[in-house]
Amino acid sequence: MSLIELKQAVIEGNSKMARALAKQVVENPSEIDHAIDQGIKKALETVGVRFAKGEYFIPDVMLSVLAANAAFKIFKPFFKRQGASVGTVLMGTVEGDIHDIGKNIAIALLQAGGFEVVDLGVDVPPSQFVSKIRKLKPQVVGLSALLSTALTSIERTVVEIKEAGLRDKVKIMVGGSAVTPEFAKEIGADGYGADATDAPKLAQGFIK
Ligand code: B12
Repeated sequence: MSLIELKQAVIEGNSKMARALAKQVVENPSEIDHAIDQGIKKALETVGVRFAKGEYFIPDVMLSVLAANAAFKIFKPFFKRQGASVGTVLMGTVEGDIHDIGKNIAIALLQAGGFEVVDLGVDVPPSQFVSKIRKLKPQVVGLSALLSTALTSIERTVVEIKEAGLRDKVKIMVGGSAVTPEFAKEIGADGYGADATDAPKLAQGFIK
């Protein structure tokens, strides 16, 4: 199976084809990471370019998202945690932003790395991060944002965690295409991830 076909199925928003091709990929599980990177991620980059150029509209993007999710659903069981949890990570897309595909990939990789992950979903207000940190006492918090306008939400979330007196209780990692290493530094995050594969690496580094 060529990953170009999976990429094409996602670009075309063909969920049935994406699912069928993903099933072929999992016959050789070592190919899954590559399929996510070259199939799903690359396809969504193309979709993003077409959207920016006005060639794709929201319904087209949604069909591609459905196809990407259909493939990812087939891959997800292969990321299940084996053995005891090495730590807890609280993840969410910050307030004002509903993009979650990258966050979900980061979560799958954290789980594969042995972490218990609590997913707060999308459009998560700072107060919800704060109350969940109090309740669940995670070692790590992961914040995701794809919209430039959501950067202020990341900043506010970090500030509210600080104001709640919880900043020294958790390590904060940030990611998503809107985030830069400079921004991460500026707001005092403990780590920045350019890619989902950075999420387990950062989390492991924090809990050493
Ligand atoms: C799919 C998509 C949508 C879908 C989202 C569906 C969903 N369930 O996620 C829908 C159609 C709903 C959507 C809506 C909108 N979108 Co949109 N969307 C995209 C698109 C095409 C793909 C995003 C994606 O999934 N990429 C693939 C994933 C795998 O990449 P990723 O999220 O960056 O994640 C990777 C890393 O960043 C990292 N990562 C992510 N999070 C984290 C967290 C941590 C802790 C770590 C370590 C790593 C990490 O790991 C991932 C894998 O490596 C992008 C274009 C693009 N090229 O990105 C536009 C894009 C993000 N959208 C955009 C816009 C403007 C919008 C809308 C405002 C459009 C509108 N006019 O309504 C709305 C916003 C709604 C809202 N309030 O959030 C702009 C954002 C511009 C900007 N910089 O602000 C983009 C860039 C398109 C463009 N070129 O203009 N969108």
